[in-house]
Amino acid sequence: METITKAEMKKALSDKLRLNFGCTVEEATEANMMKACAMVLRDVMASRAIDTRKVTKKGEKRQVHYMSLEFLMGRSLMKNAYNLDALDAIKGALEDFGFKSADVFEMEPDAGLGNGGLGRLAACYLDSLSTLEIPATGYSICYELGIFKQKIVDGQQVELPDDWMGMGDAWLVPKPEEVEEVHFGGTIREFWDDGHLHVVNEGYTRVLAVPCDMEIAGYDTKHTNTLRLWDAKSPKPIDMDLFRRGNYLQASEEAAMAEVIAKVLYPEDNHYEGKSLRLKQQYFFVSATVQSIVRKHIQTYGTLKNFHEKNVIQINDTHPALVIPELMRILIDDAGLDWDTAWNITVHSVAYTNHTVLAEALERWPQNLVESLLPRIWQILTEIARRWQAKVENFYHDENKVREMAVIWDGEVRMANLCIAGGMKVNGVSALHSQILKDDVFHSAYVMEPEKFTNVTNGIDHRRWLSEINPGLDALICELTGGKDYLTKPNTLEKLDEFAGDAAVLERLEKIKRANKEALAKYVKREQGVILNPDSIFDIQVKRLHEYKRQLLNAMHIIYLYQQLQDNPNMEMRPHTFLFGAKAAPGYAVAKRIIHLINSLASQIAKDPICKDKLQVVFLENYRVSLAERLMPASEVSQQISTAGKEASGTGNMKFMMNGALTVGTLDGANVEMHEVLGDENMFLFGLKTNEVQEMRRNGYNPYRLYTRDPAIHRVLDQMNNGFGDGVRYEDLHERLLFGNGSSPDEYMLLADFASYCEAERRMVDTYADRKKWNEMSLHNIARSGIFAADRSIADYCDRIWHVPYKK
Ligand code: 26W
Repeated sequence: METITKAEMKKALSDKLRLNFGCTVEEATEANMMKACAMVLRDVMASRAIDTRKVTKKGEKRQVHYMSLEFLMGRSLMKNAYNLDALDAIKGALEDFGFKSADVFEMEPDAGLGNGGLGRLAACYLDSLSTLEIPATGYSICYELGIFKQKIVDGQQVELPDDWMGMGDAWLVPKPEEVEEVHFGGTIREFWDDGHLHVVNEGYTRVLAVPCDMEIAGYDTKHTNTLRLWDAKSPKPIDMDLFRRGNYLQASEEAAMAEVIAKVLYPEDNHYEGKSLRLKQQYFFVSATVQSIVRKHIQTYGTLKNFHEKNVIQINDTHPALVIPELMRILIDDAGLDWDTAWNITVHSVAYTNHTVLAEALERWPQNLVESLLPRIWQILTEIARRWQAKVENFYHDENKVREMAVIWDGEVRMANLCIAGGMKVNGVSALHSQILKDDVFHSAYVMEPEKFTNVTNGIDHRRWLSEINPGLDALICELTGGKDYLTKPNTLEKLDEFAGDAAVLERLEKIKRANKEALAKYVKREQGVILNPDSIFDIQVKRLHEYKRQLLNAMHIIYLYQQLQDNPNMEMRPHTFLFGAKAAPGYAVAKRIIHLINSLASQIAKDPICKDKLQVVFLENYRVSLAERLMPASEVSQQISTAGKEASGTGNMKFMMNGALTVGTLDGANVEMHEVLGDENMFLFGLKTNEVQEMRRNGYNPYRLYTRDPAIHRVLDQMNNGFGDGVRYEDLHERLLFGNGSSPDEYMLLADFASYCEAERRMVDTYADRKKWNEMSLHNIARSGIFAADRSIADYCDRIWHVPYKK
């Protein structure tokens, strides 16, 4: 592949500045420069994307459509420069122009179009889809406001709007000529004509969906795919028409609805709320996407009969589930196919990935909402539900199964059951999670259609999460494994295992980590004014705040250590820094209280002289992709401590492992597969296993008994009750751990795992003292992390679900 030279880059940048910003290199601000860099790379990718589309169309290749309400892209400048092999040219050009390239990169805001794991996964997968040369398109909504910005004020989370456009939209190319129109509400009229029943929707409200495309370059290839983000616009010229005809209400309704649909990303993670605007977003997104896929298919093939042979639609959780009735609607109402033909095409086109087993996260839309907002979709759903129910009855002859598996029941549309009925495959995101789906959550469907269920363990973009963000480690890996092979063949990392006995290599590994810790300390000082001690253990838990992820268990252990120090202020102790980063859903009161507690604890410890050079707790504000990119290279301990059976996979765990951190964790999600390759000796496992959690729940979990019998637990909980010297008491959290939510004891069983957790942390700290041992374990973690590359996950999707070829 050709490299863009520095001279060419300088020319392209100064041209861009002149033509698009009307300024010279000397006059340009860092922001101008960032945008100019983006636009130069965007041009390269736009032209490559055209070539990619030509090849795909000519070869009549099956296309992958990845639909997700979230793509947590983060920054793109470094990523795109890296994949286009233009990173050195850009850095060189910027330095020649008198800019600091790091400062220019820092101008780019994160594209925070996602909440957490599910959204970041989608972003990582886009990179692999291009790199593996798969003809693919991602689809989502072009939210004006991404995930909120978090400020911590007096220890508490405050949400600010994330107005990322303006600086962040440099990558987007609007395609107004490819607009689609989406219809809401109205009434349905049926009539016979030519011996056919016709169904028409009348009196609907229209919203225009305008594509804003972001090109996605692959690594070591010219293959370039597209992420299509739909923006909502009101059909302005036409609404004047309505207005003139006296349809005032409808005219203003169209403008109002359009404006609000693409306004903001819903910040709830793993918690369903039946908001009508959210349903509007989902249908807007689904309808625009299906129309656009169908339009292009017809342009190429002139028929929809082979739609399923040439397209596969992967849906990221149930959020785009309406794709099933929407595709049916288009096949039947617009293309005139009969139900069975349409159904056969649909079932062979759509595949569903489940990302959570939490009951409160499963989407169930109220019937009246669907019926009034989407009358035609509702009709189709009732027919899908009727036929599925007949199939279940015929298989089970059991009304309990009929109720459990129903698509529509008790006035609700159950989206997961819709996806099982209308999809060709259902996959979980780790071996354990997929097993739980088969054994438990979707057991009855599994018995009826076992071949539908499969697993694809999650993966991360290792080029971003290792090579790009940790250049020191990248250089060492290239040197030891003989070049850059590992970037396209992640299992090449295994070669590192051979150096486990090489003292010089282990020392270099430690030096790299040390330098990364210093860089993080510098950043935290600058951003938050907090001084970190790079000689201390960097022990990190970063992820969304949720009770099942058990940030509170981590905090309890810290309280326990602090109490030991209070008993014995002269206690010898290796300096230990606990770092937290987490956003709480704005409406999730308990999660916000946990953030407050961590901050109360942090400030108490910071104030107390007995903790000096021993214990520090820092809550890092506004955890996001670009912050994770600074944390992972500096991490030594990775906290993955969810209640077994609750975390579908986790992907942060993989980022830590790849950067050489050691995991303190439960056997949950992908930790299980980490353990398979690492063994007990290379991680710090603790806690109940999934089956033990279930058994304890069955036998009656009794936290109060643990509280009365274990003096450490007793004392920690009492401290929570009394608070941490800032006058704030945490009786509510104390109460919750002992008595749960009032009706059932603590779902997440923190007290049951507390002793075992403390013991694992102790083992970890003891091991840390043996530097050689620790570095050796760290090396094994990096060496065996290749299975968690997104390239591997995408290859699995190709083999097990999509049946499309990919670059090997
Ligand atoms: C409807 C509200 C809502 C919003 C988001 C419900 C559920 C979600 C997501 C499915 C939550 C999520 O991000 N799940 C995470 O997905 C990751 C990628 O597969 C997994 O690694 C995490 O374990 C899982 O919690």
